[in-house]
Amino acid sequence: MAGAVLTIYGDAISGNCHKVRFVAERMKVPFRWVETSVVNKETRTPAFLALNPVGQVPFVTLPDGRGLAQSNAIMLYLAEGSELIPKDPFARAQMMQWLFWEQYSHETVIAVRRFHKHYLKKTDSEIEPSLLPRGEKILGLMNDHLAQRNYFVGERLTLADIALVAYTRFGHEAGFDLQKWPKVRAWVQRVEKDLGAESALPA
Ligand SMILES: N[C@@H](CCC(=O)N[C@@H](CS)C(=O)NCC(=O)O)C(=O)O
Repeated sequence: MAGAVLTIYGDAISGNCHKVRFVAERMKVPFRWVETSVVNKETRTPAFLALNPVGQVPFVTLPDGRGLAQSNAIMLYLAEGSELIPKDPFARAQMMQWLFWEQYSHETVIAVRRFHKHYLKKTDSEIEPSLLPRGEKILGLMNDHLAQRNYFVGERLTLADIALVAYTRFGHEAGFDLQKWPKVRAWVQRVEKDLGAESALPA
């Protein structure tokens, strides 16, 4: 049944869910947050699967009852028409380029390693070994991109930064010391400040 405001089903430890929360807050969209724990298998209950058969958070229901999954799709919907999405078609496509890269190459390495190391408490030898060099390559690529710029696209915060910061700011929990990539570290601090988020980085 439709509620009066946007409902975000999210897990407080999930960067994908933080993305949605950041954009809802930035856009001043009123929402209620329904904590839905992945670790406690709350994404696998019949009630949740009836909402999102994929069994994943984030998932939102709009006030009219329609539902939407996939963090980046939800961000795009909430930020429609705002400065978080460049108006220029090429800059917008560049933003999309980073959003697709984040889902295919970044999240699947940094977020996955973080989950295994920090939440499942696996030792390094129990974690898929390729994730470490792949993560280092990803952070190096980001550091190079940020060498002469403050944000991923243009000179302002876009959804590309929000998508990429979501798990990069927890890099240490995945076993990556961001001191090795100072441009990335400075950008994380910049984006967290823009979003009014408490820094997740270790001191
Ligand atoms: N591509 C999806 C990934 C969503 C995703 O992997 N969600 C995780 C939490 S971060 C989840 O719900 N996992 C539970 C499961 O797959 O069983 C997105 O960006 O929203």
